Amino acid sequence: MKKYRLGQSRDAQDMDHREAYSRERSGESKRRQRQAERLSTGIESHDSETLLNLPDAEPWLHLPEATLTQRHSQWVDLELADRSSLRATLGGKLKGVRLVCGDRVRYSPMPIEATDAKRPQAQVVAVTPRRTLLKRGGIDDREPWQLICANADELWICAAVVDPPLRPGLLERAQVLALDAGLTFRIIITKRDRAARSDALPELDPLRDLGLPIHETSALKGEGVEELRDLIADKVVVLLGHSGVGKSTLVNVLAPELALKTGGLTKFGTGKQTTTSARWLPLPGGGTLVDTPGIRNLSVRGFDRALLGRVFPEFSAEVLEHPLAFDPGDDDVLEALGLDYPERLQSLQRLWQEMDDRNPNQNVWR
Ligand SMILES: Nc1nc2c(ncn2[C@@H]2O[C@H](COP(=O)(O)OP(=O)(O)OP(=O)(O)O)[C@@H](O)[C@H]2O)c(=O)[nH]1
Ligand SMILES: [Mg+2]
Repeated sequence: MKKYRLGQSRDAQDMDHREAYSRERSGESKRRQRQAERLSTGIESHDSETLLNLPDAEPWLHLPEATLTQRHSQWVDLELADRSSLRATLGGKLKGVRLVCGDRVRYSPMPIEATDAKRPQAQVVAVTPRRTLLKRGGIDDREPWQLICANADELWICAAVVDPPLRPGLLERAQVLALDAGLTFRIIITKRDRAARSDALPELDPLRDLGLPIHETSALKGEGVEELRDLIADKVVVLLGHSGVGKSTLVNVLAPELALKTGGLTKFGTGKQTTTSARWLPLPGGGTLVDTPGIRNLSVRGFDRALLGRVFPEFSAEVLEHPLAFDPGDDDVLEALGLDYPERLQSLQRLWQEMDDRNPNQNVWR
C-alpha cells in the first residue's frame, strides 16, 4: 500500500511512475485492457470480414453433421440426418464464432447424457463452410453484420398492403441483401384482402417494370398461396419483413401442422414481435421455410456499392458513380435523366450514402 503525503495527488504520483500505464492495463478494467491490446496489435476485432471467418472443420469430418434450426441464448437446436431434433451446447472451439440458423454443423455426443430432453444432449464443435450467408448491416462497428440465415436459396421479402404500411424502400434494401448473398429474390405482398381489387398498388410499379417477381397473397382468403408452395419445392426460403406483416401466418397456411404462434397488431397497426428468433422449418411436402422475427429496418451499411447497379439498372454508369452530384429537386436534372420514376433517384442516393457510412460514435474506449 502506497502512502501519499498531504497535498500530493495520487494521480501526480502515478504519472511519475514508470509503470503507470501497464498497471492501469493489468488492474483497472478488463475491458480497457482488451481495448489496449487491440490497439497495440492493430487487429480490430470489429473488422467486418474477420468476423465471418470460420475455424477449419476438417479435423471434425468424422463426426455426424446436423443443421442448426434455432438459436437460444445458452444452446442451439439441431436437426439431425434422420430429421429428429437434438439440443446442443457450443464447444469452446467455437468461441467468438457467430452461428446462425441454417448453419451445417458437426456435433459430438456429450460424455454424460442429460436425462432431461430440454437440456443439451450434445456439443457443437465445428461449422461447415456456408454455401450462402444472408446478412444485414449492423447497428454500429462493434457489430458490423447481423447474420440472418446460412445456406438459404431464396429471400422472400414480405410486405403487407396495410398494417404495417407498404414501404418500397424496404424492398430495395432487401434486394441488396439478396444480391449480396446470391439468393433469388421475391416480393411477397401479404394481406391483399385489406385493399380493394381496384387498387392496383401503384407504389410497386417501378419494381414491376424491372421485372422483379411480385406475388400478391392473402393468407386469410388463401389467395396466391398455392403457387408459393410450388416455388418452395426443395429450396430453402427465408421470409423477412416488418413485424406483423404475416410471415408466421403464411407459414401456417403452407404447413398448418407447424402451428406457429402468430400475433395481433398494436393500435398503431404495427406487429408485436411475436416471433422472437429465426427458425428453420422443413415442410412435410418438401422444401424449408425460415421464419424470422420482424425487423424494424434493414441497414445496408458495409455492402458493396457495385450492387446498386443491379438494384437501380435504369440509371447510367455516370449517375451510379456519383449519385449525389444529381439534384433530385431540380426538374431539369430529372428531365435530362429521363426517369419514369424520379423518386428512385433519392432511394439510390440514400442507399449509396448508407453503404459507406461509418458509425459516428465509433470509439475504441467505449
Ligand atoms: N387480413 C389479413 N390479416 C392477416 C393476413 N396475414 C396475417 N394477418 C394478420 O396479421 C397479424 C400478424 O401476423 P403474424 O403472422 O404474427 O405476423 P409476423 O410477420 O409473423 O410478425 P412477427 O412474428 O412479429 O414478425 C395477425 O393478426 C394475422 O392474423 C392476411 O392475409 N390478411
Ligand atoms: Mg412471426
